[in-house]
Amino acid sequence: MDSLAYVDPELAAVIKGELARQRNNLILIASENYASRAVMEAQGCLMTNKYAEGYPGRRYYRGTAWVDRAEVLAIERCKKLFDAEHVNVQPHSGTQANMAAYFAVLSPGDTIMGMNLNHGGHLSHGSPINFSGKMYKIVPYGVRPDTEQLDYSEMADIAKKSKPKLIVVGASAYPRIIDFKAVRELADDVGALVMADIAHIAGLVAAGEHPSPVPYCDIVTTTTHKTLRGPRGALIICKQELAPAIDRNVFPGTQGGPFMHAIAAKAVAFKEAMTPEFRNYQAQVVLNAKALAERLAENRFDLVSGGTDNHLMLVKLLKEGITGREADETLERAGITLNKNMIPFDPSTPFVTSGIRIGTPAVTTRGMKEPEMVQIADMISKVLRNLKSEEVCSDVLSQVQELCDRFPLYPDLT
Ligand code: DSN
Repeated sequence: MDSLAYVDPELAAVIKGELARQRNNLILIASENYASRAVMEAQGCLMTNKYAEGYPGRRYYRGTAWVDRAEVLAIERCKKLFDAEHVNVQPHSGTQANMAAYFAVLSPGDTIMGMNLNHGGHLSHGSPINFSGKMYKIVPYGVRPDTEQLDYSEMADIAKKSKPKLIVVGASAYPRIIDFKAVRELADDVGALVMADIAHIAGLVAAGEHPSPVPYCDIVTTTTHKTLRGPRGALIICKQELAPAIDRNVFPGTQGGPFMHAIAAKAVAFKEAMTPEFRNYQAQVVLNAKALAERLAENRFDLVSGGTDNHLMLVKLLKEGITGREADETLERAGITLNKNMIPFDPSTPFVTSGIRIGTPAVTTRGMKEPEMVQIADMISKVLRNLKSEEVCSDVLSQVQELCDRFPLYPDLT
Protein backbone atom coordinates (compact mmCIF):
# COMPACT_ATOMS: atom_id res chain seq x y z
CA MET A 1 0.00 0.00 0.00
CA ASP A 2 2.97 2.32 0.60
CA SER A 3 3.77 3.02 -3.05
CA LEU A 4 0.08 3.31 -3.91
CA ALA A 5 -0.43 5.87 -1.14
CA TYR A 6 2.51 7.83 -2.54
CA VAL A 7 1.57 7.58 -6.24
CA ASP A 8 -2.19 7.88 -5.90
CA PRO A 9 -3.30 8.99 -2.44
CA GLU A 10 -6.85 9.52 -3.71
CA LEU A 11 -7.28 5.90 -4.81
CA ALA A 12 -5.39 4.64 -1.73
CA ALA A 13 -8.00 6.42 0.41
CA VAL A 14 -10.79 4.77 -1.59
CA ILE A 15 -9.30 1.32 -0.90
CA LYS A 16 -8.95 2.21 2.77
CA GLY A 17 -12.62 3.14 2.80
CA GLU A 18 -13.52 -0.23 1.29
CA LEU A 19 -11.38 -2.01 3.92
CA ALA A 20 -13.31 -0.20 6.66
CA ARG A 21 -16.62 -1.12 5.00
CA GLN A 22 -15.67 -4.81 4.78
CA ARG A 23 -14.45 -4.74 8.41
CA ASN A 24 -17.32 -2.87 10.00
CA ASN A 25 -20.32 -4.47 8.31
CA LEU A 26 -21.83 -7.92 8.45
CA ILE A 27 -21.45 -9.17 4.90
CA LEU A 28 -24.26 -11.62 4.23
CA ILE A 29 -24.23 -11.50 0.42
CA ALA A 30 -24.25 -15.23 -0.36
CA SER A 31 -21.81 -14.90 -3.26
CA GLU A 32 -19.17 -12.88 -1.39
CA ASN A 33 -16.31 -13.95 0.84
CA TYR A 34 -12.95 -12.77 2.18
CA ALA A 35 -9.95 -14.19 0.32
CA SER A 36 -6.87 -14.94 2.41
CA ARG A 37 -3.90 -12.57 2.49
CA ALA A 38 -1.93 -15.23 0.55
CA VAL A 39 -4.55 -15.32 -2.23
CA MET A 40 -4.63 -11.51 -2.42
CA GLU A 41 -0.82 -11.34 -2.44
CA ALA A 42 -0.67 -13.72 -5.39
CA GLN A 43 -3.45 -11.87 -7.22
CA GLY A 44 -1.63 -8.59 -6.77
CA CYS A 45 1.69 -10.02 -7.97
CA LEU A 46 3.93 -9.18 -10.92
CA MET A 47 2.51 -11.98 -13.06
CA THR A 48 0.02 -9.30 -14.14
CA ASN A 49 2.84 -8.13 -16.44
CA LYS A 50 3.02 -11.30 -18.52
CA TYR A 51 1.30 -12.16 -21.78
CA ALA A 52 0.83 -15.90 -22.20
CA GLU A 53 -1.79 -16.68 -24.85
CA GLY A 54 -2.04 -20.43 -25.22
CA TYR A 55 -1.54 -23.12 -22.60
CA PRO A 56 1.49 -24.34 -20.59
CA GLY A 57 4.18 -25.62 -22.96
CA ARG A 58 2.44 -24.17 -26.04
CA ARG A 59 2.29 -20.39 -25.79
CA TYR A 60 2.35 -17.69 -28.43
CA TYR A 61 4.92 -15.69 -26.43
CA ARG A 62 8.43 -16.28 -25.06
CA GLY A 63 9.39 -15.93 -21.41
CA THR A 64 6.56 -18.07 -20.07
CA ALA A 65 8.53 -20.62 -18.02
CA TRP A 66 7.39 -19.27 -14.63
CA VAL A 67 3.80 -18.54 -15.56
CA ASP A 68 3.63 -22.04 -17.07
CA ARG A 69 4.60 -23.40 -13.67
CA ALA A 70 1.92 -21.32 -11.99
CA GLU A 71 -0.75 -22.55 -14.40
CA VAL A 72 0.34 -26.19 -14.11
CA LEU A 73 0.19 -25.91 -10.32
CA ALA A 74 -3.32 -24.45 -10.55
CA ILE A 75 -4.48 -27.17 -12.96
CA GLU A 76 -2.98 -30.09 -11.03
CA ARG A 77 -4.27 -28.86 -7.67
CA CYS A 78 -7.75 -28.23 -9.06
CA LYS A 79 -7.88 -31.69 -10.67
CA LYS A 80 -6.99 -33.24 -7.33
CA LEU A 81 -9.43 -31.06 -5.39
CA PHE A 82 -12.43 -31.98 -7.53
CA ASP A 83 -11.21 -35.38 -8.78
CA ALA A 84 -11.46 -34.01 -12.31
CA GLU A 85 -10.25 -35.43 -15.62
CA HIS A 86 -9.52 -32.05 -17.22
CA VAL A 87 -9.46 -28.47 -15.94
CA ASN A 88 -9.15 -25.09 -17.66
CA VAL A 89 -8.24 -22.37 -15.15
CA GLN A 90 -8.21 -19.43 -17.57
CA PRO A 91 -11.82 -18.14 -17.60
CA HIS A 92 -11.94 -14.58 -16.29
CA SER A 93 -15.48 -14.91 -14.94
CA GLY A 94 -18.34 -17.33 -14.45
CA THR A 95 -20.32 -16.05 -17.42
CA GLN A 96 -17.24 -16.31 -19.64
CA ALA A 97 -16.70 -19.87 -18.45
CA ASN A 98 -20.31 -20.67 -19.31
CA MET A 99 -19.97 -19.01 -22.71
CA ALA A 100 -16.89 -21.07 -23.57
CA ALA A 101 -18.65 -24.23 -22.37
CA TYR A 102 -21.72 -23.56 -24.53
CA PHE A 103 -19.56 -22.76 -27.56
CA ALA A 104 -17.72 -26.06 -27.04
CA VAL A 105 -20.81 -28.23 -27.34
CA LEU A 106 -23.60 -26.19 -28.98
CA SER A 107 -24.38 -24.37 -32.21
CA PRO A 108 -26.46 -21.18 -32.27
CA GLY A 109 -30.16 -22.06 -32.11
CA ASP A 110 -29.64 -25.30 -30.16
CA THR A 111 -31.90 -25.94 -27.19
CA ILE A 112 -30.71 -25.48 -23.60
CA MET A 113 -32.81 -26.42 -20.59
CA GLY A 114 -31.86 -24.02 -17.79
CA MET A 115 -33.24 -23.01 -14.42
CA ASN A 116 -35.57 -20.01 -14.44
CA LEU A 117 -33.72 -16.93 -13.14
CA ASN A 118 -36.73 -16.00 -10.98
CA HIS A 119 -36.61 -19.43 -9.33
CA GLY A 120 -32.91 -19.15 -8.46
CA GLY A 121 -31.09 -19.69 -11.77
CA HIS A 122 -28.48 -17.40 -13.31
CA LEU A 123 -28.53 -14.84 -16.13
CA SER A 124 -26.11 -16.95 -18.16
CA HIS A 125 -28.39 -20.00 -17.95
CA GLY A 126 -30.72 -18.59 -20.58
CA SER A 127 -32.10 -15.24 -19.52
CA PRO A 128 -33.53 -13.42 -22.57
CA ILE A 129 -31.42 -10.36 -21.73
CA ASN A 130 -28.17 -12.38 -21.70
CA PHE A 131 -26.19 -13.78 -24.67
CA SER A 132 -27.36 -17.26 -23.64
CA GLY A 133 -31.02 -16.38 -24.13
CA LYS A 134 -30.33 -14.54 -27.38
CA MET A 135 -28.16 -17.21 -28.96
CA TYR A 136 -29.92 -20.42 -27.95
CA LYS A 137 -33.47 -21.66 -27.67
CA ILE A 138 -34.11 -21.73 -23.95
CA VAL A 139 -36.54 -24.06 -22.24
CA PRO A 140 -36.79 -23.06 -18.58
CA TYR A 141 -37.50 -25.27 -15.59
CA GLY A 142 -38.23 -24.13 -12.06
CA VAL A 143 -39.25 -25.13 -8.58
CA ARG A 144 -42.63 -26.58 -7.61
CA PRO A 145 -45.10 -24.06 -6.17
CA ASP A 146 -45.81 -26.26 -3.12
CA THR A 147 -42.31 -27.35 -2.08
CA GLU A 148 -40.37 -24.52 -3.73
CA GLN A 149 -37.81 -27.20 -4.62
CA LEU A 150 -36.70 -28.73 -7.90
CA ASP A 151 -38.86 -31.58 -9.11
CA TYR A 152 -36.74 -34.03 -11.08
CA SER A 153 -39.70 -35.88 -12.58
CA GLU A 154 -41.11 -32.59 -13.86
CA MET A 155 -37.67 -31.81 -15.30
CA ALA A 156 -37.71 -35.22 -16.99
CA ASP A 157 -41.09 -34.42 -18.58
CA ILE A 158 -39.83 -31.05 -19.84
CA ALA A 159 -36.72 -32.73 -21.24
CA LYS A 160 -38.80 -35.36 -23.06
CA LYS A 161 -40.94 -32.68 -24.67
CA SER A 162 -38.19 -30.21 -25.56
CA LYS A 163 -35.29 -32.59 -26.38
CA PRO A 164 -32.54 -30.19 -25.23
CA LYS A 165 -28.99 -30.66 -26.42
CA LEU A 166 -27.76 -29.41 -23.05
CA ILE A 167 -29.27 -29.33 -19.57
CA VAL A 168 -27.73 -26.68 -17.33
CA VAL A 169 -28.10 -27.27 -13.63
CA GLY A 170 -26.94 -24.95 -10.89
CA ALA A 171 -28.22 -21.80 -9.25
CA SER A 172 -27.43 -18.51 -7.62
CA ALA A 173 -30.37 -18.56 -5.22
CA TYR A 174 -31.41 -22.12 -4.41
CA PRO A 175 -31.10 -23.20 -0.77
CA ARG A 176 -31.35 -26.98 -1.23
CA ILE A 177 -29.08 -29.86 -2.28
CA ILE A 178 -29.04 -30.42 -6.04
CA ASP A 179 -29.32 -34.06 -7.12
CA PHE A 180 -26.83 -34.17 -9.99
CA LYS A 181 -27.25 -37.93 -10.38
CA ALA A 182 -30.98 -37.51 -11.00
CA VAL A 183 -30.25 -34.85 -13.63
CA ARG A 184 -27.74 -37.16 -15.35
CA GLU A 185 -30.35 -39.92 -15.51
CA LEU A 186 -33.07 -37.73 -16.97
CA ALA A 187 -30.58 -36.27 -19.45
CA ASP A 188 -29.52 -39.75 -20.55
CA ASP A 189 -33.16 -40.59 -21.32
CA VAL A 190 -33.19 -37.85 -23.98
CA GLY A 191 -29.53 -37.98 -25.03
CA ALA A 192 -28.70 -34.53 -23.58
CA LEU A 193 -25.38 -33.31 -22.26
CA VAL A 194 -25.28 -32.01 -18.68
CA MET A 195 -23.44 -28.95 -17.45
CA ALA A 196 -23.39 -28.03 -13.76
CA ASP A 197 -22.64 -24.46 -12.76
CA ILE A 198 -21.51 -24.79 -9.15
CA ALA A 199 -20.35 -21.19 -8.69
CA HIS A 200 -22.22 -20.84 -5.40
CA ILE A 201 -21.48 -24.23 -3.88
CA ALA A 202 -17.95 -24.98 -5.18
CA GLY A 203 -16.39 -24.67 -1.71
CA LEU A 204 -19.02 -26.96 -0.24
CA VAL A 205 -18.43 -29.49 -3.03
CA ALA A 206 -14.64 -29.35 -2.57
CA ALA A 207 -15.08 -30.03 1.15
CA GLY A 208 -17.65 -32.81 0.73
CA GLU A 209 -20.49 -30.70 2.20
CA HIS A 210 -22.51 -31.01 -1.02
CA PRO A 211 -22.53 -33.99 -3.43
CA SER A 212 -20.13 -33.47 -6.31
CA PRO A 213 -21.44 -33.08 -9.87
CA VAL A 214 -18.09 -34.10 -11.35
CA PRO A 215 -18.86 -37.85 -11.73
CA TYR A 216 -22.21 -37.12 -13.39
CA CYS A 217 -21.71 -34.07 -15.60
CA ASP A 218 -19.99 -33.60 -18.93
CA ILE A 219 -18.95 -30.10 -17.94
CA VAL A 220 -18.76 -28.31 -14.59
CA THR A 221 -18.14 -24.57 -14.37
CA THR A 222 -17.56 -22.42 -11.33
CA THR A 223 -16.35 -19.07 -10.20
CA THR A 224 -13.46 -19.16 -7.74
CA HIS A 225 -14.35 -16.31 -5.37
CA LYS A 226 -17.57 -17.38 -3.65
CA THR A 227 -17.62 -20.29 -1.15
CA LEU A 228 -14.34 -21.49 -2.71
CA ARG A 229 -12.75 -18.31 -1.25
CA GLY A 230 -10.21 -17.77 -4.01
CA PRO A 231 -9.52 -14.79 -6.27
CA ARG A 232 -12.21 -13.31 -8.54
CA GLY A 233 -12.27 -15.61 -11.58
CA ALA A 234 -13.57 -18.93 -12.84
CA LEU A 235 -12.66 -22.37 -14.18
CA ILE A 236 -14.08 -25.22 -16.25
CA ILE A 237 -13.89 -28.93 -15.43
CA CYS A 238 -14.75 -31.46 -18.13
CA LYS A 239 -14.46 -35.04 -19.26
CA GLN A 240 -11.25 -35.77 -21.16
CA GLU A 241 -13.01 -36.13 -24.52
CA LEU A 242 -14.31 -32.56 -24.29
CA ALA A 243 -10.94 -31.09 -23.26
CA PRO A 244 -9.79 -29.93 -26.72
CA ALA A 245 -13.13 -28.24 -27.46
CA ILE A 246 -13.26 -26.56 -24.03
CA ASP A 247 -9.67 -25.31 -24.26
CA ARG A 248 -10.16 -24.04 -27.83
CA ASN A 249 -13.31 -22.17 -26.85
CA VAL A 250 -11.68 -20.47 -23.87
CA PHE A 251 -8.64 -19.46 -25.91
CA PRO A 252 -8.81 -18.37 -28.70
CA GLY A 253 -12.62 -18.77 -28.78
CA THR A 254 -13.71 -16.26 -26.15
CA GLN A 255 -10.61 -14.86 -24.44
CA GLY A 256 -7.16 -13.52 -25.27
CA GLY A 257 -4.29 -13.36 -22.81
CA PRO A 258 -4.96 -15.23 -19.57
CA PHE A 259 -4.74 -13.27 -16.30
CA MET A 260 -1.64 -15.04 -14.98
CA HIS A 261 -1.76 -13.20 -11.63
CA ALA A 262 -5.32 -14.48 -11.13
CA ILE A 263 -4.27 -18.00 -12.15
CA ALA A 264 -1.41 -17.84 -9.61
CA ALA A 265 -3.95 -16.85 -6.95
CA LYS A 266 -6.27 -19.68 -8.02
CA ALA A 267 -3.36 -22.10 -7.40
CA VAL A 268 -3.03 -20.74 -3.85
CA ALA A 269 -6.78 -21.03 -3.23
CA PHE A 270 -6.83 -24.68 -4.40
CA LYS A 271 -3.97 -25.48 -2.02
CA GLU A 272 -5.87 -23.83 0.83
CA ALA A 273 -9.02 -25.74 -0.14
CA MET A 274 -7.25 -29.07 0.41
CA THR A 275 -6.58 -28.36 4.09
CA PRO A 276 -8.56 -29.70 7.08
CA GLU A 277 -9.14 -26.05 8.12
CA PHE A 278 -10.99 -25.42 4.89
CA ARG A 279 -13.13 -28.52 5.33
CA ASN A 280 -14.01 -27.41 8.86
CA TYR A 281 -14.78 -23.95 7.54
CA GLN A 282 -17.24 -25.28 4.92
CA ALA A 283 -18.96 -27.48 7.53
CA GLN A 284 -19.36 -24.39 9.72
CA VAL A 285 -20.76 -22.38 6.77
CA VAL A 286 -23.57 -24.94 6.51
CA LEU A 287 -24.13 -25.16 10.29
CA ASN A 288 -24.26 -21.37 10.45
CA ALA A 289 -26.79 -21.16 7.62
CA LYS A 290 -29.00 -23.70 9.42
CA ALA A 291 -28.75 -21.80 12.71
CA LEU A 292 -29.59 -18.48 11.04
CA ALA A 293 -32.49 -19.97 9.08
CA GLU A 294 -33.93 -21.72 12.14
CA ARG A 295 -33.82 -18.53 14.19
CA LEU A 296 -35.50 -16.51 11.42
CA ALA A 297 -38.22 -19.17 11.26
CA GLU A 298 -38.60 -18.97 15.06
CA ASN A 299 -38.98 -15.24 14.57
CA ARG A 300 -41.90 -16.09 12.22
CA PHE A 301 -40.30 -15.28 8.88
CA ASP A 302 -41.15 -17.50 5.88
CA LEU A 303 -38.21 -19.06 4.10
CA VAL A 304 -38.27 -20.34 0.52
CA SER A 305 -38.56 -24.16 0.75
CA GLY A 306 -38.79 -23.80 4.53
CA GLY A 307 -35.06 -23.75 5.24
CA THR A 308 -31.62 -24.50 3.85
CA ASP A 309 -29.17 -27.33 3.18
CA ASN A 310 -26.34 -25.13 1.97
CA HIS A 311 -24.78 -21.71 2.55
CA LEU A 312 -27.80 -19.53 1.81
CA MET A 313 -31.47 -18.92 2.47
CA LEU A 314 -34.19 -16.78 0.92
CA VAL A 315 -36.60 -14.88 3.12
CA LYS A 316 -40.06 -14.18 1.70
CA LEU A 317 -41.37 -10.78 2.76
CA LEU A 318 -44.86 -10.90 1.20
CA LYS A 319 -46.56 -11.54 4.54
CA GLU A 320 -44.72 -8.59 6.11
CA GLY A 321 -45.83 -6.34 3.26
CA ILE A 322 -42.33 -5.02 2.64
CA THR A 323 -40.25 -5.25 -0.51
CA GLY A 324 -36.78 -6.72 -0.86
CA ARG A 325 -35.54 -3.27 -1.83
CA GLU A 326 -36.90 -1.61 1.31
CA ALA A 327 -35.42 -4.43 3.38
CA ASP A 328 -31.89 -4.37 1.93
CA GLU A 329 -31.73 -0.55 2.00
CA THR A 330 -32.70 -0.35 5.67
CA LEU A 331 -30.50 -3.28 6.70
CA GLU A 332 -27.53 -1.64 5.02
CA ARG A 333 -28.05 1.45 7.17
CA ALA A 334 -27.96 -0.88 10.19
CA GLY A 335 -24.59 -2.32 9.09
CA ILE A 336 -26.00 -5.53 7.58
CA THR A 337 -25.18 -6.00 3.90
CA LEU A 338 -27.27 -8.46 1.90
CA ASN A 339 -29.27 -8.35 -1.29
CA LYS A 340 -32.87 -8.17 -2.37
CA ASN A 341 -33.81 -11.25 -4.37
CA MET A 342 -36.68 -12.56 -6.44
CA ILE A 343 -38.51 -15.42 -4.79
CA PRO A 344 -40.24 -18.21 -6.75
CA PHE A 345 -43.46 -16.92 -8.37
CA ASP A 346 -42.61 -13.40 -7.24
CA PRO A 347 -45.34 -10.89 -8.09
CA SER A 348 -42.73 -8.10 -8.03
CA THR A 349 -39.92 -7.05 -10.40
CA PRO A 350 -36.18 -7.85 -10.12
CA PHE A 351 -35.38 -4.27 -9.10
CA VAL A 352 -37.87 -4.32 -6.23
CA THR A 353 -38.47 -8.02 -5.39
CA SER A 354 -40.39 -9.67 -2.56
CA GLY A 355 -37.45 -11.31 -0.83
CA ILE A 356 -33.92 -11.12 0.47
CA ARG A 357 -31.06 -13.60 0.10
CA ILE A 358 -28.79 -14.29 3.08
CA GLY A 359 -25.52 -16.23 2.98
CA THR A 360 -23.04 -17.25 5.66
CA PRO A 361 -19.67 -17.70 3.81
CA ALA A 362 -18.15 -14.30 4.70
CA VAL A 363 -19.21 -14.10 8.37
CA THR A 364 -18.01 -17.70 8.83
CA THR A 365 -14.60 -16.73 7.43
CA ARG A 366 -14.45 -14.12 10.23
CA GLY A 367 -14.86 -16.99 12.73
CA MET A 368 -18.50 -16.51 13.68
CA LYS A 369 -20.47 -19.55 14.81
CA GLU A 370 -24.05 -20.52 15.74
CA PRO A 371 -24.47 -18.11 18.71
CA GLU A 372 -23.53 -15.18 16.46
CA MET A 373 -25.97 -16.45 13.80
CA VAL A 374 -28.80 -16.33 16.33
CA GLN A 375 -27.76 -12.78 17.21
CA ILE A 376 -27.64 -11.81 13.52
CA ALA A 377 -31.07 -13.36 12.85
CA ASP A 378 -32.46 -11.36 15.78
CA MET A 379 -30.91 -8.14 14.49
CA ILE A 380 -32.32 -8.72 10.99
CA SER A 381 -35.73 -9.50 12.47
CA LYS A 382 -35.71 -6.38 14.62
CA VAL A 383 -34.86 -4.13 11.67
CA LEU A 384 -37.45 -5.74 9.40
CA ARG A 385 -40.17 -5.52 12.06
CA ASN A 386 -39.36 -1.84 12.70
CA LEU A 387 -38.53 -0.69 9.21
CA LYS A 388 -39.37 2.96 9.86
CA SER A 389 -37.59 3.27 13.22
CA GLU A 390 -34.30 5.19 13.09
CA GLU A 391 -33.76 4.30 16.75
CA VAL A 392 -33.86 0.55 16.03
CA CYS A 393 -31.57 1.04 13.05
CA SER A 394 -28.91 2.84 15.07
CA ASP A 395 -29.26 0.44 17.99
CA VAL A 396 -28.63 -2.51 15.64
CA LEU A 397 -25.76 -0.64 14.00
CA SER A 398 -23.96 -0.42 17.34
CA GLN A 399 -24.58 -4.12 18.01
CA VAL A 400 -23.10 -4.86 14.56
CA GLN A 401 -20.01 -2.77 15.45
CA GLU A 402 -19.48 -4.76 18.64
CA LEU A 403 -19.84 -8.04 16.78
CA CYS A 404 -17.45 -6.99 14.02
CA ASP A 405 -14.89 -5.83 16.60
CA ARG A 406 -15.01 -9.25 18.28
CA PHE A 407 -14.16 -10.93 14.93
CA PRO A 408 -11.44 -8.74 13.40
CA LEU A 409 -10.92 -8.84 9.65
CA TYR A 410 -7.45 -8.54 8.07
CA PRO A 411 -6.07 -7.24 11.41
CA ASP A 412 -2.64 -6.38 9.99
CA LEU A 413 -3.95 -4.51 6.93
CA THR A 414 -3.86 -0.74 7.21
N1 DSN B 1 -23.71 -12.23 -8.89
C1 DSN B 1 -23.67 -13.58 -8.40
C2 DSN B 1 -24.54 -13.77 -7.21
O1 DSN B 1 -24.65 -12.85 -6.42
O2 DSN B 1 -25.10 -14.84 -7.01
C3 DSN B 1 -23.97 -14.56 -9.43
O3 DSN B 1 -23.13 -14.38 -10.50
